[in-house]
Amino acid sequence: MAAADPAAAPSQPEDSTSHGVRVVVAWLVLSAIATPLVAIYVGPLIPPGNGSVEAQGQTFSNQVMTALLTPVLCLMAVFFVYGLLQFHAKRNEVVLDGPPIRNDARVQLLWIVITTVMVLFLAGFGTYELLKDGAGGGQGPNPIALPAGHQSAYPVQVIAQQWAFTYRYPRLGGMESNQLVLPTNTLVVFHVTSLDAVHSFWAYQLGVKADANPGVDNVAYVTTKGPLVFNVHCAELCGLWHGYMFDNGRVVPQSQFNHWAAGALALYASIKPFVNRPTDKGGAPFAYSYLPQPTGRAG
Ligand SMILES: [Cu+2]
Repeated sequence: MAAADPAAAPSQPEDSTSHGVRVVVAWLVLSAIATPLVAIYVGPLIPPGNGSVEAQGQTFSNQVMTALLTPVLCLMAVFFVYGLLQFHAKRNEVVLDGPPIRNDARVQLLWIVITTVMVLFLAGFGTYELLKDGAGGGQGPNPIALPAGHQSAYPVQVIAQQWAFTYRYPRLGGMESNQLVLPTNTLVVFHVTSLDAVHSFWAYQLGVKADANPGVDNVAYVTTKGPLVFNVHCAELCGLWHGYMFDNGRVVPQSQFNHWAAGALALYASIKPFVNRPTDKGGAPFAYSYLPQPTGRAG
């Protein structure tokens, strides 16, 4: 075999194999096997799990998205492996590149159509999932994604401060507790606020994450399911002890919730009106947001 002469025009390698058909067939077969396996076994492993109706919705979204990206990933893998096996240079062989391909209308059209459809579908799907029930995210003081029966949702206020969360129960006379306890199978509306820096209330297994800003009532809905112990973390860097700003919450049956509420009310009865909000050193009445007065940090 003659060595390539740089002066000679390179000839197109002769190859009658339908590489494109092979790649597409391998891709379709691999995708048909991998996509259902990923949707069924991998998607549900991605957090937050099924701790609440909203968390379940997020897990479903993860299933849909991992199922959609599997064929894309399969195409990359097949293309890469096939290219590596078929087109690598053999020992002592000079490989000439083929002529450049320009302006292949079919490839361009296919590329634009497929990517546009995928992106638009995901945008529509994501918007629908967000609007369906609030999806567990904080929506500010005037939520637009209102779940069915939101008027009768059980309100719980989450008050963040450096470096702890406290919980206030308006239906228990504004009783404030360092424990977050919720009844099972109940639509709960969190009113998330802060006394000082910007924090974020992240009730991980409930699929709830809402910013906590001073002077703002950030509303987030969640529908509890069965009994559950869940983690609460601050998810916004809020100062020196941010990393220690976590606790556990509990979802318990209604009777147990009533029992806990009665006990907490009795425990705190002697220190009514329950709290030492900085707006009023003697205890502020319940409100959906607080501002540190006069301008200093709460403490
Ligand atoms: Cu914080």
